Amino acid sequence: MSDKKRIFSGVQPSGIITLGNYLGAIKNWTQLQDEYDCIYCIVDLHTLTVRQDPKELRQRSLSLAAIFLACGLDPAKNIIFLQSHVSAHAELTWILNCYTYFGELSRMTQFKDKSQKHPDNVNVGLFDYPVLMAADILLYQTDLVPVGLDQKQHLEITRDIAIRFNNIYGNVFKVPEVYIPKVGAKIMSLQDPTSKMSKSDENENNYISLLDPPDVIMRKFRRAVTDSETVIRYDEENKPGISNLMNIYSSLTGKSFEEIESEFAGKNYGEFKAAVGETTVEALKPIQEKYYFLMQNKDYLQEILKQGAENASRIANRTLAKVYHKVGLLPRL
Ligand code: AQP
Repeated sequence: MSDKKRIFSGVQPSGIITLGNYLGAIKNWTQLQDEYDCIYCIVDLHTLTVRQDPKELRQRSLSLAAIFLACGLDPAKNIIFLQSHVSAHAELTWILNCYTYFGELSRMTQFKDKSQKHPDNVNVGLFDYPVLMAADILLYQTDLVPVGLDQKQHLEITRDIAIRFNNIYGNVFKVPEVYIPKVGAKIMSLQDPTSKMSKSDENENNYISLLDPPDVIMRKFRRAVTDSETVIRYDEENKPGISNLMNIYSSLTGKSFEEIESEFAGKNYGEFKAAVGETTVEALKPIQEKYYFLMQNKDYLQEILKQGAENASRIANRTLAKVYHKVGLLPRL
């Protein structure tokens, strides 16, 4: 690899990715691929923290690889791989568990949210999710992690773990910085704009899936919850629905909130929703076409994942060997 700075990020194959995942993370990844050494991971081990159908999970993992490419990630420029194909992720997690405190993991909002959503399955993996994420990032001596706002807290704990480990053993891990986009960092649910858009949401009207056909996209936006006013104005607190739609429109068009407000001055919510819908349909059209083309060639996708795992393993195993040595594990002859 070159002396460019390194990026690592991942997405869970826990559903078909949403417009939130795209605008918060993947769209930015495509803009960073020339400037940085990029490693993008399909974090399948993370999805096991919530019950999955095994057959569907396998299918979704391959499908996510196709979505990465369809969104514009070039496999010649980026390492694209499945987390479970590189065993160092699970191995480093165990070591880092021993340097992470129960108290700090208990404060993670994602753990609290998901424990509430799945009260019958508050498993240890769900609690340990941020440590696996720390291992993902630290294995690659990552400089920068482009994620949506919801992952900021997990990035902070990753930095804390790295600093704590380095304080004991010297400079083992690079301490990563977080990269959060200015717009699109947190896309909210269409029916409940006070909670984030999530791909595993039970109500499909809450999210736009990257593979939704045009009529479904238009319908979901038409039904999006707004407010009783009629003016299109950015005000997250009092107008969360309209502000969310403005955020989506701004991310897709590059227009500022002021420009959007004057573009839709005197227009009604129906007209604005139709414009957001049409813009989304147009943005997703080339992605969907490429996705369906790629899914006809699964061998090609498997080959990319194989290559990706080999390249990722080489980097990850170097870090893991260093960690094993530092903590005092006797190497195998
Ligand atoms: N609503 C969102 N707005 C902006 N960015 C978002 N991300 C997720 N939701 C939004 C960003 O997408 C990347 C991949 O997320 P993930 O799959 O690792 O897990 P997540 O954050 O838990 O995403 P979901 O869609 O909510 O998944 P489920 O439903 O399985 O929990 C991350 O960079 C994330 O910040």
